[in-house]
Amino acid sequence: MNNGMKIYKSACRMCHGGCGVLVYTENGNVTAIKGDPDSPLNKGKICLKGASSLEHLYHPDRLKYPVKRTGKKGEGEFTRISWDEALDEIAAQIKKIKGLYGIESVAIGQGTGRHHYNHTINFANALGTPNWLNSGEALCFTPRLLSSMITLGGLPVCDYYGEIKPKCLLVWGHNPVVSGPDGEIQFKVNECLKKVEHLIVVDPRKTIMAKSASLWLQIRPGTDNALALSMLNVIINEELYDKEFVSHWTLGFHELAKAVKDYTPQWAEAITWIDADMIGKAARTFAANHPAALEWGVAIEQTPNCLQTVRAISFLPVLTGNIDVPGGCIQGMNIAPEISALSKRLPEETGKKRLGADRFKVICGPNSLWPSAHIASVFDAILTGNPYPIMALLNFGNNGLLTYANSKKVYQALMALDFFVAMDIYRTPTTDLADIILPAAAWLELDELVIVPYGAPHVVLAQQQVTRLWECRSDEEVFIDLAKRLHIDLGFTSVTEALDIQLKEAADHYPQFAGLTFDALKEKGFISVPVQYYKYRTNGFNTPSGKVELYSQYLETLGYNPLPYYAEPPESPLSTPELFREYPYILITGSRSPYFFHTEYRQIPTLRKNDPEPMVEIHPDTAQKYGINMGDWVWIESPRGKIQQKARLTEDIDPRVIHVTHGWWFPEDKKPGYGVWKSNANLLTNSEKPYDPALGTYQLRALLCRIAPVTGDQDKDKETGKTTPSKPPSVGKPVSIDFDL
Ligand SMILES: Nc1nc2c(c(=O)[nH]1)N[C@H]1C(S)=C(S)[C@@H](COP(=O)(O)OP(=O)(O)OC[C@H]3O[C@@H](n4cnc5c(=O)[nH]c(N)nc54)[C@H](O)[C@@H]3O)O[C@H]1N2
Ligand SMILES: Nc1nc2c(c(=O)[nH]1)N[C@H]1C(S)=C(S)[C@@H](COP(=O)(O)OP(=O)(O)OC[C@H]3O[C@@H](n4cnc5c(=O)[nH]c(N)nc54)[C@H](O)[C@@H]3O)O[C@H]1N2
Ligand code: SF4
Ligand SMILES: [Mo]
Repeated sequence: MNNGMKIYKSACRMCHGGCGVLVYTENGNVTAIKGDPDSPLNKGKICLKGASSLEHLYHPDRLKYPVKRTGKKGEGEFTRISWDEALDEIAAQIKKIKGLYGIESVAIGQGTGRHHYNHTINFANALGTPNWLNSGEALCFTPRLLSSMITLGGLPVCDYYGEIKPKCLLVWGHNPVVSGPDGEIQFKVNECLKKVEHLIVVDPRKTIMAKSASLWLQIRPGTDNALALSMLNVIINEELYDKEFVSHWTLGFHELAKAVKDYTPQWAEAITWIDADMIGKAARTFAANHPAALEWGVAIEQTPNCLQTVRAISFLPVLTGNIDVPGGCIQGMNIAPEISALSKRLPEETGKKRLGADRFKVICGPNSLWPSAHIASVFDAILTGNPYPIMALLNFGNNGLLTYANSKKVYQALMALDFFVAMDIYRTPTTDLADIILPAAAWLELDELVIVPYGAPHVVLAQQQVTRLWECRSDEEVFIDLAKRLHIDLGFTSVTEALDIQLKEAADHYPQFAGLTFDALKEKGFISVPVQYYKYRTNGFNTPSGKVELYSQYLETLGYNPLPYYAEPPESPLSTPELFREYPYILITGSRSPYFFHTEYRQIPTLRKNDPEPMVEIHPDTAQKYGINMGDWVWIESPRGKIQQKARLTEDIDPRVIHVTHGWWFPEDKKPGYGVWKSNANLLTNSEKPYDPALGTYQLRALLCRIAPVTGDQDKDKETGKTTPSKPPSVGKPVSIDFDL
């Protein structure tokens, strides 16, 4: 590998990944990344993040060695240690806490879906702790996945891949041309948009997609369920549904018809701010134009009635006969399932101890796809010791101080831990609160299978290690090293063995994988399996009844509503009118930037140059009321906290809505915290109840806020004299939490 020039086929992972790439190396150094023209999903294209991979790989600020804390917690003083010292210390602390409190007092954390996602869960299960958590759990993708599994036996994904393309595309709370690949690959979406006859976009902001839409429904944030229910009402009342599909393949249609009877477009107009005629038109357009596909995103998942919202929206392609049809919503493809070793389950008794298992049964319970702990309950348990203490957190690839709701409380909890390990590519505001920091390998330094599009995959790519810098290791390797020290069985003893088992299991279902090892796949680059349609006609749907369960007996058995219903966001002009007088705008956070991946890449010059500062989107009419001009620093305040971002005045947002970008910290600010208290959106969000009854989801969007210009003296920090808050909040007494819903 080290001599001369070489070109490797691989898969980019600067985001959730999936674009086939060619990696050019010279004497072991990576010299260029280009799109692989053979790759079926991106056909030679890459985005600016992918093109910046080398700046990331060779960045001087990368973590190079394991380090341990020398100063006080949070002061940012660390010293280099060896891997053996680090791993021995971690293993010893785990054993100590297990002996004193039980293994459930060790929590295992991670961030959004990266190469090590299932390996982290597997490690937690092998260790025997039920308390695995991640910052996207219950509010990103999992609600869509779990709801679809309950309803249809699998996630419906837009079919951009066959000969027939969608005639109508309904894009809901999603901006895939920026945020793909996340259930789709953005280049495929762009290709399809040229052919779509009817593009319907549901978004409070006039996004690039909304600008080219035939119908743009500018919704009040957090009211998507009302819109979906009223569209179902039109489709059912006007008999626009696919009668044959509904009668043969669905369960509970009459119950659904009854449940949505009163959810008329007129009712929804007052709630959603969308004209009743527009709602009717959207429903009719979607029903009349076959094939129609649904492209839905995370915006419908970050409020506390998200399971029912997602379910209601998913009924639209079901009733209109667009499931598993060419150009509609494909479903049930799963060419390379996670290896059985990685799906190892915990004993029932241990599972019952999982924080949240007694309340949020769909996600924390034993039948969940990835049973996980309830995020807010983990932080509460750290702070209060109730229902039992969480003493340690081992965190792999998560900048939780910026990505979990209610950063002040997250800070208090991380500071209160007895033992905190963070593994990351860079030092971040979160890693700097740790006792030990481990240096993680970046995507060009590790092997993995990239299986896309998520939810209904039909392409498997080999992402391969082409170099390895400093003392970085992959997260999987750390799990294997720790497993050896702790004498626990992961089901394999090397990463290659795990990948080979996974390919072998894929071969049980798809002949394309017969005899294929990871080494052989590296040469090929990828395997693509043709999309199959109408699978339910032979096998039925993968639900207890074999049909699409509009009425969910599963939810009913668990004690949840078997049919969707509307619930007003808990903090809103309608549910908290008094608070609304003080905080008169609706806050949304986090719409994706094409140049960043959440909190990542603020230190990559090519990317930062394109999006240099945190920007808050405000309608010019709203800004004018406060004398706010383009580029002014603005205070954005919620009942929980106050941050500053710079004004981007735009008519593309509703005057009643404020949008702040998330994930902002300032790696260039070398002081402890890296400016995390200045512009971090999660100082505004809410981790307290109410939660989604079945999933425990908290609120990252559809909250209330107010704005003010950052002016002068009254805003200055008393100590620093600056108008920017640079200090962490004081760590007060542990907060007492009431667990009732
Ligand atoms: N470049 C880039 N790509 C990414 C990421 C990234 O950070 N950067 N993150 C990845 C991850 S983990 C995820 S989850 C996905 C998310 O990606 P998407 O699912 O596309 O989600 P967002 O971009 O957060 O929001 C999509 C749209 O929802 C709108 N919106 C906000 N509130 C509401 C609401 O209440 N209702 C409706 N209908 N719309 C609303 C916003 O205005 C925005 O245009 O992106 C993934 N891809
Ligand atoms: N206000 C608000 N908050 C949000 C959201 C929002 O829309 N609004 N979105 C939420 C969603 S959908 C998600 S998914 C979460 C994402 O939450 P996170 O996953 O925590 O966010 P990231 O910034 O993507 O990643 C965290 C860290 O992982 C490191 N990293 C990258 N690759 C690796 C690796 O291979 N190994 C290791 N060990 N480290 C690695 C990065 O350097 C980074 O510091 O944020 C959530 N938070
Ligand atoms: S979209 Fe994601 S996978 Fe594709 S090139 Fe960009 S960063 Fe890489
Ligand atoms: Mo996410």
